[in-house]
Amino acid sequence: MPVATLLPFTATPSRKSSSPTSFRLTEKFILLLVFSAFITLCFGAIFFLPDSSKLLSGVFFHSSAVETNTRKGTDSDSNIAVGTDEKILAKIRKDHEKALVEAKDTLQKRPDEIKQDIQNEKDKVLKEGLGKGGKDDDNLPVIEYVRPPGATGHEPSNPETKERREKIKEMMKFAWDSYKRYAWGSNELRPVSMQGHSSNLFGDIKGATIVDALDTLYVMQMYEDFEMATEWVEKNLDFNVNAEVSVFEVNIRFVGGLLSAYYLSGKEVFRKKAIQLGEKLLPAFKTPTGIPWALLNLKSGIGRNWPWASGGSSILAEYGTLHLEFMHLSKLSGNPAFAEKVMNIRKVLNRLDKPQGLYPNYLNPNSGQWGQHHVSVGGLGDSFYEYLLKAWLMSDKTDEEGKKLYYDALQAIETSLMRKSSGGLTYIAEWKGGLLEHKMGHLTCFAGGMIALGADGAPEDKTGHQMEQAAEIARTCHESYARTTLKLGPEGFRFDGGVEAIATRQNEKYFILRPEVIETYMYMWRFTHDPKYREWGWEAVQALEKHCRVEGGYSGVRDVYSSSPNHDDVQQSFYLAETLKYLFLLFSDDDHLPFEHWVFNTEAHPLPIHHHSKKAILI
Ligand code: DMJ
Repeated sequence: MPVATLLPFTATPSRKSSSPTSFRLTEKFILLLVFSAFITLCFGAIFFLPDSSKLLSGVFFHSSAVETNTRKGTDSDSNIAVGTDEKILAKIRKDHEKALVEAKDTLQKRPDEIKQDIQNEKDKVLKEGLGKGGKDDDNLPVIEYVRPPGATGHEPSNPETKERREKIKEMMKFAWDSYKRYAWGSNELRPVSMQGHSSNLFGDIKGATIVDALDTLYVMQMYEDFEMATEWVEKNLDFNVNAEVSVFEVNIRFVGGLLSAYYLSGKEVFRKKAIQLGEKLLPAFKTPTGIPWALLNLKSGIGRNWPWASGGSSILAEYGTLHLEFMHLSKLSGNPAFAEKVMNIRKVLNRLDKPQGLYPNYLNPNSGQWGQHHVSVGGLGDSFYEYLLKAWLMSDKTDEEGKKLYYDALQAIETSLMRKSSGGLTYIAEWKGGLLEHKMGHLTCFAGGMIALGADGAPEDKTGHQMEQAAEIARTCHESYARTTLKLGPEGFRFDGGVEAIATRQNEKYFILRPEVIETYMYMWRFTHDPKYREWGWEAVQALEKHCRVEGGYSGVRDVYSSSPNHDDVQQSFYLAETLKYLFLLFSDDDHLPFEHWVFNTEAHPLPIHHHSKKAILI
């Protein structure tokens, strides 16, 4: 077929009588142009279509590999080379045909379909990024960080509230500056002797106060200090230690603190460190039941339980207070192992009979059987209940199992442990082998806040009833403060032997800057806006200032009934993480770390709620 017949303008009226030999100069020029364009296109196709390099090497030149074969090899070798060339050409042909078909298909699609295809392709790449590919330098999935609402707040409009809130910030500044000055890098501060203090709960891990305080610094907008703490974490926080740590304490303070710092600030260093530490804790779950050990050597991965724990048992409040952090670790690392470990704890518990619906504090990780039947909503049991409720809330109320376990447990607590004193004070007693011990710990006072937080979701119209219970517990705990000389609460108080809300044993009279009572005031304030909770909180501030503030920071006291307090010389890291943060929030507006978006771990580290309906933090 002559080339001219392929050209569209051969059929134009002006060229009716023309022959190829009688073209005019302009027509010749156009023909030449078209012809050269066609040649260029052919060459372009060879050079630029996919796999054209292979075509070039196969057709025009021999690739060095083929040349080597033909030069040095035998006949059969050269046959192989020829065979390889043909294979390559066949593959090129196939690829080109496929590309043409795909291009044709695409051209037939509507623009919105093409857009959708592009989006699907992007999603696929992103998913692969979260799976095997798309990892950063530390082999973590790439995550788009979205700051949850309410990470920072604003000043309250009421002048008195504003002033009190400022005062609490000043207290934080003093506690932090003292730690910086006398104990920087140590776990905690000794404010009387003005030096560092290291509790064996953290093994050789350093900087508990820094990690525990990070989010409080952020929440109080002490950004320079936050940056300084961040730099310390970057350069010095090291988990490669040959030492035994408390899995629970390290989880709630370090993992929790790092996670909150990440969610508040978006700084990758915190996500990386939290995951690194979480991985170090995983060997604790290597027990026949998967119920973790209390203590773990971070280097050897060998675990054991507290020697004093009934029959080598693990402790309810310890193995039951990993859930929130571990769910977040799985989300941030893409590693399901963390979530699997804590979900397995629930499975083990679900299989066991509960005496009167109660959970004993001791469980043997080898046999999977309860140890001694001691039940408490204070020490050894407390945050297990807290985490059932908060697991449900943190899952955007999708964790129905957590919800049921919490409300069932609370019902059992109400029936078997909650009592009213003759003077009308509601308290939560302890249960030992079927007998009630009419004592309540400072630690148990967190339950007022927990019950208030869960009241809204309570089944069978019990919301009002639970709010009343919460308010009564808050009142009892306030009484435990009010009935002391220093107006600070004792570690434990009793409702027997003619006393109510008073410590009777010397070893229960101390106050170590614990947060639980103030925590409950904060929740009660948020839910009721009853001004008495702010007043009670302010009473605690004044007592802290008067009796716990010393030259080098804040110290616990040994006897809250003594008019000349003896200081214990420890500024606990939870004083900065919890006590001061809850006080600050008590005098802040409700939109600062709002409950619709955040839950607090048991060390007051805020973790975001994973809202399923809205844009997730992790995409
Ligand atoms: C904190 O470490 C946590 O609140 C824990 O759940 C209980 N004890 C201390 C504070 O008292």
